[in-house]
Amino acid sequence: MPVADLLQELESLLGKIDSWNHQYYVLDHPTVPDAEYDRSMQRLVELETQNPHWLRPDSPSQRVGGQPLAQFGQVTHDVPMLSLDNAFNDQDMQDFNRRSLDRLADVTGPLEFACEPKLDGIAVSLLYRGGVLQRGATRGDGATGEDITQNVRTIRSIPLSLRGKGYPEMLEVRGEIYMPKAGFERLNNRARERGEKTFVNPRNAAAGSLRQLDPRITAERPLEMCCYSVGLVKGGSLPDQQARVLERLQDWGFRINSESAVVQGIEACNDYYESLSARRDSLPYDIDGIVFKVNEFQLQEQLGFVSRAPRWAIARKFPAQEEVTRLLDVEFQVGRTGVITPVARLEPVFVGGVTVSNATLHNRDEVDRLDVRIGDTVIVRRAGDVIPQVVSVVIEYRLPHFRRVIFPEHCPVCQSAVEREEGEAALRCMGGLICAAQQKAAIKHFASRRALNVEGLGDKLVEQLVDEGLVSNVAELYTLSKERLLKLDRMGEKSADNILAALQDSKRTTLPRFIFALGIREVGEATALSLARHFGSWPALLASSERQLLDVDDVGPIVADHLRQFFDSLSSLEMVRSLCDAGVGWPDIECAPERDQPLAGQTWVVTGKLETLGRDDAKAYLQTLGAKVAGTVSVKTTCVVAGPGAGSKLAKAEALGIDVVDEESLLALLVAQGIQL
Ligand code: D41
Repeated sequence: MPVADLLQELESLLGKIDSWNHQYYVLDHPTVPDAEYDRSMQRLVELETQNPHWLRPDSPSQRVGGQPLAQFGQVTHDVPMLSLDNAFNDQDMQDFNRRSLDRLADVTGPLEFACEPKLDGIAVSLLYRGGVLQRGATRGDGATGEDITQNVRTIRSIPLSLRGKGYPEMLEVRGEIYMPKAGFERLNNRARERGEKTFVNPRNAAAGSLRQLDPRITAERPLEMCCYSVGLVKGGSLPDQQARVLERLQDWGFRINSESAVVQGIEACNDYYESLSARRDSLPYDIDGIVFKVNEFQLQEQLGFVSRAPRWAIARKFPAQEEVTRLLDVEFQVGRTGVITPVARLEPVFVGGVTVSNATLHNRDEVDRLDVRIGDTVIVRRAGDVIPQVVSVVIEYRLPHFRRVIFPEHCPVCQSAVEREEGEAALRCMGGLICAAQQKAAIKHFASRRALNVEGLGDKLVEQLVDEGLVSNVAELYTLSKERLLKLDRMGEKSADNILAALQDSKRTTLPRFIFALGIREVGEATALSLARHFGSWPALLASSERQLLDVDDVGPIVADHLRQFFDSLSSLEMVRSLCDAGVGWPDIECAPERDQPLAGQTWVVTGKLETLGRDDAKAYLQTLGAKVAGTVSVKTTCVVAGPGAGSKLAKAEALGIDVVDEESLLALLVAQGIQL
């Protein structure tokens, strides 16, 4: 091929790949199949290898990482990188607003603020000359940082050369490098599989990845950068407002936060804080607060800064999700299937917005990993709705007499033997249904909202019923009489009537609920639904062979084994018979052969709050109809179910032109498909 043609091919490849990268990594909008991308990239590398003098520093092929460094160089920031003052409550925000207004004599109305989620990552500076990335550096202490140019070049959402026109000759862009939650999970899972060390949180993973002297390692890490301000600007100018600058940065190819907003006045800032903090857990990255900035640069200038922090910005921090406290004792809880869980009793501590005095220690492996002793100072973490956890021990505060955690050899409730099954981390009480703890847990599960939904039969009452010897299994619930109930502490006529009525109501149920209510090991709601739809009736399920069970979606050898064990156990079958004799019943289901499941081949995403179903149920039902349910929206998504509070996933679906339905439409669809809710 003539040289001119090869050069033209190279140009065209460079343009295409750069544009695809931008679509994919900055706009979250993939536009080409992976195979096509890979082919083009291969061809580019081939051309560059055959003609090394054509290789440009900003070629997308240069993102794989160059030679390892011996150490990082130092970088002095010509324009210092400021720090942020913190606010922890509404009062701090009021004070910030008042101070600002007092200094701005000309401003009469409410101040305009740019609001941005505060990403929990590493602050960095990128320097572009003539639109080409020259240097990347960490913030360091704000005056000097480390030269991480080689590493930032591997991050796909950082443009190697700027897009569009009109950028200044020299432009320093500042932002946060972070690791999205999904990438962090994948990275840790891989490390775990290989028996390597895992990272504590996405921030540490991002910091560790940037600190690599070998950029090839950084290149493999799922890092992203989101920009939030500029430093040095020479030979050109920028808009005169924070939000406008962000828009301009986006035009030039940078990723900016899609949650950013401009609001009027401090109350609106507080509303923004509340609404984003409610959605915090569903964001694809960790944030530790919200940054509020006076939007007008002219006002920013008037306000100036004190020591190292601007007077025109403030970071409202979320309550800490990790705190330090003391481990007072370890107790052992026996669950529904006999699993014995060590529970940490803690000196009460305020963390993640609530007071925490218990945290799970999961199992023996976890206790060994933490090497925790009673009396230790520990770090507890409570994020979102998850159960508080002990994440680590502060070894420096350990005293020699602190005791190790001793696991029981007998069940703390029924004294039966405790065993550890092969390949399992959990210890288990072998008492089965003679164990009062297991009886209570089984009954609580049976009566719970998603199972037979016996209203008013709460945990406390179940415990009383078992402790008083009135009930020892779920079938006996239906033998309860009013006289017996009235013997319980604090049980009045009316409550007793209500409970009997609720028990009566619970008898009319559905097959999936009934299967789920039995509490068979590993049989959750989704599996119960699949089983019900596959077999259609209880006798058909009971008569199924292991092979037939394995034909069901979500049923693998382990679940099949648990099911067979249940069906082969006389006491289990007797219990089912007693339940049916007591009048528990359900209509059979029409089975849908899996190949003509109505949503087969489709991918759905559920986001926001679903008032009636809840997200878990919605997902389970969609799966029963054959859909795949994914956690992120992409071009492959068929439909998004969005409830109140839906955020970036909804925005993305709209941007990609993907169908969006509300909960009501989903309910209608489920009912139309013969699902009884
Ligand atoms: O998302 C962030 N972590 C973030 C950090 C942000 N959205 N905006 C920021 N703005 C600033 C000023 C107002 C000083 C330009 C920041 C930071 N600073 C910052 N990050 C680390 C130290 C300071």
